[in-house]
Amino acid sequence: MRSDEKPQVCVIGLGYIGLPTAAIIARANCPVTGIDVSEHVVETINRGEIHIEEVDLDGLVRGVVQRGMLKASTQILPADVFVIAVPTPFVHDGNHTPDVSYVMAAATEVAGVLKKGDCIILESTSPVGTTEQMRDLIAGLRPDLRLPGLTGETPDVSIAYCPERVLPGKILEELTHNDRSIGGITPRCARKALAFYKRFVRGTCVTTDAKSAEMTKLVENAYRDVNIAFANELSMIADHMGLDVWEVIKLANRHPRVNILQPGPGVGGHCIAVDPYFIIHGAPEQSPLIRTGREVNDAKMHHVVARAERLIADNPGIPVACLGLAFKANIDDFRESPARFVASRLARKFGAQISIVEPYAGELPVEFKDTGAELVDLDHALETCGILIVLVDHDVFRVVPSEERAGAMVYDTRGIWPDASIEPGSKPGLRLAS
Ligand code: SAJ
Repeated sequence: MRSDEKPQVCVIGLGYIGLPTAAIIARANCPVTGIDVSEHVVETINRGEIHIEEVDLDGLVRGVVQRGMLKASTQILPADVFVIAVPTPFVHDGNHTPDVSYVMAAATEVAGVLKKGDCIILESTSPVGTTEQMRDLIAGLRPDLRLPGLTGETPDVSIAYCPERVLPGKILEELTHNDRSIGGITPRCARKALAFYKRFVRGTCVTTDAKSAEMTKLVENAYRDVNIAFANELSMIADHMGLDVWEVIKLANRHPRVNILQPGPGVGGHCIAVDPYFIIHGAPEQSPLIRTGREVNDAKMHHVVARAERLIADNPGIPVACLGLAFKANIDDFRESPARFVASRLARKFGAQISIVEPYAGELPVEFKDTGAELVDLDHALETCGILIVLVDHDVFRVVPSEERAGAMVYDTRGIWPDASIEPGSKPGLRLAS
């Protein structure tokens, strides 16, 4: 393929990263086939619709499907560039061992259609060494092709690792504008992948080796996890000392070199609460801080459950509203959510005394079944509940004026209502700050 020709691209995995990536590449006028194991996902996309919620993604996908630039399939097809964006969960062994089997399954599929000149790019968050492991697998399956980094000869195909770093809710914007690290198995592989990303990324693309790029992704999320753990630990210390953690953080952050993050009910999602374990698994003896950060953030969830249980038990019969189930503000993603964990534990213990407000949910998740807890709208909760437990900082909660919650006791785990004063043990207007 000449460098001025548009490559035919195959994106494997059409989830939160793969689908937006496929759509953005298609928008850059490269024909894209998106591959997914789910017939439902493939049919939905081929109708020009989407199966996930993400700002502006519906219009983009509709447009590129209508123009014939994006097609979905369950069967892999030959292409010039393969982008692998499949999940990397844990093995179910209780040890947080990374499971790269989806990556290897995708690589096996690619090996079946691979030809000389092709480029394979792994985007899935992966333990260090996975890109080389993928290369070794393909080398075994395709002895007719020269794979990079195995012999001194010029390889027939290129293989690189390029992690995504997008924030849910801003995926399209960040896919285009964020800087990217592109790690080649060899410098030549990195240059080949760089030329591809330059077609649709406006941020700076920096080339490196594959292992450094793999580690960079893990480090970014471990850094955030450890920093959130610091904020969460502070919140538990402040709770113990009877201090308002939000006030302390606000004041400390006025120091020019201090920037403490925000405490919450714990850390959720499938990235920040997961990726640090990929480092811990690779270097268990060398990662006590990262491990402790994970433990602190998990402990915060249990601290919130215990604190809320005490508040409810001390006020028997008062209706309680848990505000939010999502793992963070303004999204409809409830996977690995500390808010969902806390609310379901309270529902199990206090049953019909608990109402759940989640504007992004049509129904309660399965673990609320038979608890007696109900999904209600915000106005109903404000009118009927004497205890409000803020678990997610959705904008719709943030803007509730103080008059509308004046009669209620508030346990604000996100610090969204700074006007409520801390008066432990008093009501109304009680604000437990952590
Ligand atoms: N959180 C806090 N306090 C804070 C910030 C976040 O409690 O001050 C909580 C959130 O409520 C949420 C969790 O942390 O439960 C994670 O939220 P997040 O906004 O920090 O991150 P994610 O999981 O949505 O996206 C992260 C991002 N990584 C970094 O910011 C380093 C994103 O750029 C990555 O692309 C994404 O992980 C990913 O896919 O790896």
